[in-house]
Amino acid sequence: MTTILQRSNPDIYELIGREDARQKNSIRLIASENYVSAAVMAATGSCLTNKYAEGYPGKRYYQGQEITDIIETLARDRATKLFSADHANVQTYSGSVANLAAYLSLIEPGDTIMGLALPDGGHLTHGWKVSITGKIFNSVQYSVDASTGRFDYDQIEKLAKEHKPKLIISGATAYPRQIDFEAFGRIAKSVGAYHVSDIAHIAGLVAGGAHPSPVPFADIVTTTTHKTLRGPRGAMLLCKEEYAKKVDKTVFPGMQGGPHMHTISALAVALAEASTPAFGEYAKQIVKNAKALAAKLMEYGFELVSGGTDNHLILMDLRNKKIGGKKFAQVLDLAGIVANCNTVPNDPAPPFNPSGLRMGTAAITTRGMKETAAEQVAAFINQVAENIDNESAIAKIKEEVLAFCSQFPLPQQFV
Ligand code: DSN
Repeated sequence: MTTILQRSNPDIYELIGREDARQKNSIRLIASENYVSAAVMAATGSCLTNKYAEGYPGKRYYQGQEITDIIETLARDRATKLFSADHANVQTYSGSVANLAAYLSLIEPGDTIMGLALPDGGHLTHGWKVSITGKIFNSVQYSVDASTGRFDYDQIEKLAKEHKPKLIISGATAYPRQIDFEAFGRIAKSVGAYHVSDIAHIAGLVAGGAHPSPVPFADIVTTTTHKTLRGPRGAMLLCKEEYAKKVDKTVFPGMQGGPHMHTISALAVALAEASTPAFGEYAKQIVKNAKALAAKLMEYGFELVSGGTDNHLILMDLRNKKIGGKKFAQVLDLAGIVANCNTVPNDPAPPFNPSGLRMGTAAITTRGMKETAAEQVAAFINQVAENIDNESAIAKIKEEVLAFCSQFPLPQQFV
């Protein structure tokens, strides 16, 4: 296949090869990224990309669905089993679509929703003002406690009682601590609100038993499938039986056309992988690596929001280091360490150059790194901070990073 690509489209072949080398030769700390298995990759690039399958198994609009029906049913069954949910919809193209579909399955435009503010670690689609979710709903946003960097559930409850939202969203994109989904469920119930939980970042940890599940406490759970869960790019919704029909109808025909069957087949593969004891070990190692990385960074004098981590994610507050988040992310990238700048709670800096850096350990754990390697990553990060304006020192660190990366092969190979 690759030889065909090489012959027919040498420019794209060459670019994919370069991206493959970039992924191999750098330390990937983007908290939302991972490396899928060769099996997931193979299913993603299959003939299923050629098939339209509007509808759901057993009720499609086009013929030729004898295989797609089996594949989608397998994906749904594996998802419900893995997460102990009544129902799964595996068709959503992305987390943003899944979140909007969850809200529109339960409430109407104009109703009040309550989610975590973006600068405090929430997602755009949790009601942030520039997102459609902040425009078509009346959005109230809760924050983390600025002094602890953690949720103050009493404050969230107080806000809920004040604004009486119809729907409360739990979940985050930059929250380094365990989320008490039971508390969110209780708060939602106390004000008569629905509870939607977005576990995009931690789905793999939940599947692997390294984070409590929101499934018993939420009406609908949404997740992307490619972060800690280590599947293809996409998203799914899990819900209680009573919402199954509404969720399916909202996704198709409400918001989407034909599902991407190549993605759904790859998701079925990933869900089978995530059901194995080895994946449970992987999920727990992600957290061990994050804790080791966090502890070493703090030894080097880095300040971490909330003083550490319980999950895959670390949020560094760089103000004491007097380095802007954007600059740090850029210089780390020059040294072969890829992370993203991020706001920190109560950030005085503008969002395009925030005070923080977000990191995650899902991808390095997939490469086989353990605590000692995570500590070495912290040492590289510290060296970069200490040589932030020294180009030759950064180039030398990059060489060391390259040698380090060669010890940890990726699961898939571009040949
Ligand atoms: N872009 C994802 C993340 O990095 O968390 C969320 O959409």
